[in-house]
Amino acid sequence: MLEKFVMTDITALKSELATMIEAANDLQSLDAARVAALGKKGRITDLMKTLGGMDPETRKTTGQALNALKDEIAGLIARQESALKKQEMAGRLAGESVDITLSPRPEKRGRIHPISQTVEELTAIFADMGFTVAEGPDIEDDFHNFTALNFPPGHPAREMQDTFFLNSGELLRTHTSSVQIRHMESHKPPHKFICFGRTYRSDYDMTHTPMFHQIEGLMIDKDVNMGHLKGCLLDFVRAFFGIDDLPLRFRPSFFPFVEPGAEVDIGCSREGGGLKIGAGGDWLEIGGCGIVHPNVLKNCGIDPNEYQGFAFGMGIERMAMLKYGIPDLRTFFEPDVRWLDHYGFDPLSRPNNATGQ
Ligand code: FA5
Repeated sequence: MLEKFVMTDITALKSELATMIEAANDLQSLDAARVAALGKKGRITDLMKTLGGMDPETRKTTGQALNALKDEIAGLIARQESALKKQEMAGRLAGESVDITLSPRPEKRGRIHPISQTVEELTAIFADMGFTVAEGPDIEDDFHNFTALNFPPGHPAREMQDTFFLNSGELLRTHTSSVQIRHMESHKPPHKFICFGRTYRSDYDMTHTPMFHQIEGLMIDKDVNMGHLKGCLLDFVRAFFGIDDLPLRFRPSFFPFVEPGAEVDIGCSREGGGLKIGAGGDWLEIGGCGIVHPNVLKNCGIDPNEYQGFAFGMGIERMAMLKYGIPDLRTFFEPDVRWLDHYGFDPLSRPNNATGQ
């Protein structure tokens, strides 16, 4: 009789406890259910205590049944616990997710660095003239930075650019002219591209930094001449500075990889101590250019009797300083958020002078 009573009791208790565990909808109430079932004063523990008063046979069967109940209830608790933890994690993830489609908060908006902005502007102008964009590595070898560009070994022109040499025998490119060589080696003429990139020289003052950016241009075809070069740069500076009558002049100069070579000056005025870009009787240098030297073409496997063309190179920081009135080149690379707030650009606005309507 007693045995029958206890077994009925166990079955009822099992369903009662199972309902309580399933009803626990957070970890706290699940713990309360665990204590109520398996704790020191829990329902199963209470029943275990009655085993001592039973005859050996009943004790054996009831003991086994109670142990099985204990295991089953512990299993149910563990399952519910893992379900609740998963649910809690899903809730947290949903609560912490970021909606990247939301519009930016104007008071928190970042600014585009003047170098990035200027590169965008230069790309837009030269793309309109039909130039594509090429790339090359910052770490170069002597051949691409010097030898192929007609700097003979030991030639003093190598000292014109204060080169950073690496222990590996390589160097940090001193100009983007190395990209001319890389591109001509791997593509067939005609060529018409620009290239942007970081360049490195051991230099540091108000108008020089050890790392700066250059834009390089190269156009090679069967009948490209100095007139095309001047027309191209004249159109470019007028579009870039937004001044329709901006004067441009070539001043004879020497670069081993061009012949003839020239420095490029634009008109300005320095009246009253300030610098104003435009027709004003004075001149300001912005870069170098010339007709590609026949030796450079030969070094890249191009027949100089069949092809000729022009190259130019300019400093991007210098262009940005002139256009946006930034007085010290070194400030471009100081991580000063106030500087960027002042000289930076709205990320949602189009680059100036992008002529693509
Ligand atoms: C050159 O680097 C030539 N490769 C340019 C060239 C290309 C000539 C193709 C002919 C044909 P240069 O050393 O003058 O030339 O440098 C070009 C421009 O880079 C300079 O006019 C200046 O604007 C900028 N520049 C040079 N050194 C620095 C520096 N340390 N910091 C910032 N800008 C610099």
